[in-house]
Amino acid sequence: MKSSMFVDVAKVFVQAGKGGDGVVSFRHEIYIDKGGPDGGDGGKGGDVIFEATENLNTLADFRFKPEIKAENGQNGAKAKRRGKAGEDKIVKVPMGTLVKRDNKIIADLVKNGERAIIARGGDGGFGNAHFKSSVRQAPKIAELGELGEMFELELELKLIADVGLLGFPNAGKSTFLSVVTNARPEIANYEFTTLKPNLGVADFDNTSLLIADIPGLIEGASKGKGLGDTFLRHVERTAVLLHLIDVYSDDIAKSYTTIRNELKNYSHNLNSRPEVVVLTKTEGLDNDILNMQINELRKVVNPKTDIIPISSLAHHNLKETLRILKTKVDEVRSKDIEAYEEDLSVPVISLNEEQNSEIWDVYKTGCKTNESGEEVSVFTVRGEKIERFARRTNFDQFDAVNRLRYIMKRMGISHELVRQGALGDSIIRIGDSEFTFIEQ
Ligand SMILES: Nc1nc2c(ncn2[C@@H]2O[C@H](COP(=O)(O)OP(=O)(O)OP(=O)(O)O)[C@@H](O)[C@H]2O)c(=O)[nH]1
Ligand SMILES: [Mg+2]
Repeated sequence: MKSSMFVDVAKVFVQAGKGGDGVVSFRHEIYIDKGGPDGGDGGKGGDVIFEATENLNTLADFRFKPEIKAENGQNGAKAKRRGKAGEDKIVKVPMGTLVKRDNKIIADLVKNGERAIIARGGDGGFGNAHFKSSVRQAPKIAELGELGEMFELELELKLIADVGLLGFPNAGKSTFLSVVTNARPEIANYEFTTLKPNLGVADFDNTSLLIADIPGLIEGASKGKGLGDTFLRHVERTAVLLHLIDVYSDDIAKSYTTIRNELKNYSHNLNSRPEVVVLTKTEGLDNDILNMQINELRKVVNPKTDIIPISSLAHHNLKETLRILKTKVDEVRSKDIEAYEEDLSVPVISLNEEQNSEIWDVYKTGCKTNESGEEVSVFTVRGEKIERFARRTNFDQFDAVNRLRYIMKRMGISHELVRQGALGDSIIRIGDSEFTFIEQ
């Protein structure tokens, strides 16, 4: 991966497949005068499904394909043949991708292989074979397929890297990144060389770590000094922190505690993140001085935290550091997954899908001049189930519209319309469709 910058949000437009239309058709048999209805149903439209994969680390790909579409279902055919269902569209996203619609999280893909249906394909419409009854031997109605869901999404990748590098300016963070990963950040012997975060992948022992290098932090960073808070945001969901301290620091304990304080002030989350401490630039340093520095540091560092002297220049202790980091990253990730599974077991009380979709609402929305030049009232009907029926109604077919009126009656909507003063020629509006309350 060649990456010099975080790509952690992307906007995409998803469109699930439309359901195929049902058809009107009658059997043709030589000895039967008028064959029965045999129009088949439309096939279901394909879903748009997201799948988390460990093979992606960024959302960069979505910049080049911001529109994602699943296949439409095919129309029904005679002899009750159902149209072929549209194929689902499976889209790979990095593990840790949050999927948001209108600022609401609709999916959080954590584990490798985990899937979520993001946009549902429309159902196929019924063919006329479904509408036969004792009083209606030759139904001339068939439903249209439903549209697939379509909307804009925002993807957010918070779990950006496995390891976040922290430390004062000039501590040697970018140098470390450039030696252990494929990244080529700018390096120089002055402070604030790095101005924006860098990412790199360290390959070793048949495994890898994604490492994020951020600009140096200073006292007050958590409050925004030197843009510190934006940089801290970048390491907020890294699994493990690698704290780099220049072994030549005058007050090595203070170098450490200053950065720790900024973490604490920034968020509890970041403060409790597992960490590894390395002393940088130690090649050629007298052992006594090195040990003295380590002892000073020990006074303020948690006894369980590793303190490792390294040299990026002399390639000293780099692999050892990566191995320790990897062990810690794996621990954190497996805990993340356990916590996530616990989350899922929390019971949620809500209306079931059936109850929810039955809810409807009627209100008078104004007046309008109809085709005969008369002033008539307009009523709007809203509700998931009735809107779904309306979308599936072919308004060119009298029988189909009458069926919709019948469904309104059964759901109690017609009664409410009369109560609110609807007359036979009142216009009823459901979704994008309009029709008269009673057939004119
Ligand atoms: N002798 C020696 N010098 C090093 C080592 N690692 C880094 N340096 C030097 O330290 C200086 C700063 O290195 P950088 O990697 O740019 O430091 P940084 O922490 O990224 O600095 P900012 O981006 O300003 O926060 C450079 O001159 C490096 O050559 C090392 O292992 N040994
Ligand atoms: Mg740097």
